[in-house]
Amino acid sequence: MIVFSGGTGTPKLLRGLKELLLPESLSVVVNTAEDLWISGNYVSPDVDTVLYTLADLIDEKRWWGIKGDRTLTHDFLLALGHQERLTLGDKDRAVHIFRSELLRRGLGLSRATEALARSLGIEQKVVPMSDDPVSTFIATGERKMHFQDFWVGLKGVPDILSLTFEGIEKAIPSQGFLDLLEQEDTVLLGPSNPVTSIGPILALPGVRARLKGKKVVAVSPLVGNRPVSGPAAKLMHAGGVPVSDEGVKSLLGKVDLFVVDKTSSYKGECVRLDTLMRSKKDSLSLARSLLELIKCS
Ligand code: GDP
Ligand code: FO1
Repeated sequence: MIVFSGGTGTPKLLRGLKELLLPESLSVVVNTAEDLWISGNYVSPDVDTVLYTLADLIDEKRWWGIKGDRTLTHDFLLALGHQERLTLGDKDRAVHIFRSELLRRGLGLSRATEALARSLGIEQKVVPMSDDPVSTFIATGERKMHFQDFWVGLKGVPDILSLTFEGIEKAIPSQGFLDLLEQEDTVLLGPSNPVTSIGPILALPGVRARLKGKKVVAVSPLVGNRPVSGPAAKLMHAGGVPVSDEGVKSLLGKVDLFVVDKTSSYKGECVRLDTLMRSKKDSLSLARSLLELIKCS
């Protein structure tokens, strides 16, 4: 099975799936449209969250960074007068340095991610959606800025006029992604932001066409008809899409099995489950129900 992932909702589900599936039966394709260079190193927030989740290193309070990490380097840089756009943990930064050294030696993001996964003892395939640069930019009334400057720098407060995935027209899916699409019959669109996380993966040339022959299962990121966290509601609203499971479905497109939360007011064909994952137990329980459904459908 291939799972399409962002950096919070789907990793929560992966925490359960990884306990129930053999590593060779679980491959993750990850959004890279929120990546950016910080202090000379390449930060790939969603890829890192997936890697840390599969390696049991993720900080489960924030769903980014490594649990127990410290910020000595970030803090001292600040004391020296050097500001960083994101607060980077020391171990997290070590991961960025490892990756960036490989990129500087000419390896692509896929090969660098493969090397990182191996070093972290991860057996599942973790594949960046593309080796080409794609960057999410948000235009507010004031200016156009990188997604991270909007979400972290401005705390997601300004109204959004438009959103663009810069580089998406020239980007192609990574070879690892294309190989998985050749090999696997089932694709799970995880409960991630349908605009900024699943959106860029589906927007890569040829991806939607290649999903036509597959069983596509999607888990909605809405609980109680609202996102559990993050800017999905604001982004959907800005894109003229209703903040509802109808809206999620319209963004995702072809879905053969649509899983919504039991609290959803969705009117179409769907399966209702308890999709809120507050603990590992919740993740396991949702993962188990999904695997059962996929087997039977
Ligand atoms: P990002 O890369 O950090 O934006 O993370 P994702 O796109 O992977 O995840 C953000 C989305 O996950 C939000 O729209 C949330 O509503 C959704 N989400 C977070 N936790 C849960 C949960 O426990 N259950 C469900 N169904 N969705 C969740
Ligand atoms: N999110 C924040 O709100 N504040 C931060 O300082 C921050 C730092 C950070 C560092 C590494 C990383 O991989 C993610 C980080 N995030 C931080 C999360 C990130 O901004 C977004 O939530 C994701 O990119 C959304 O996919």
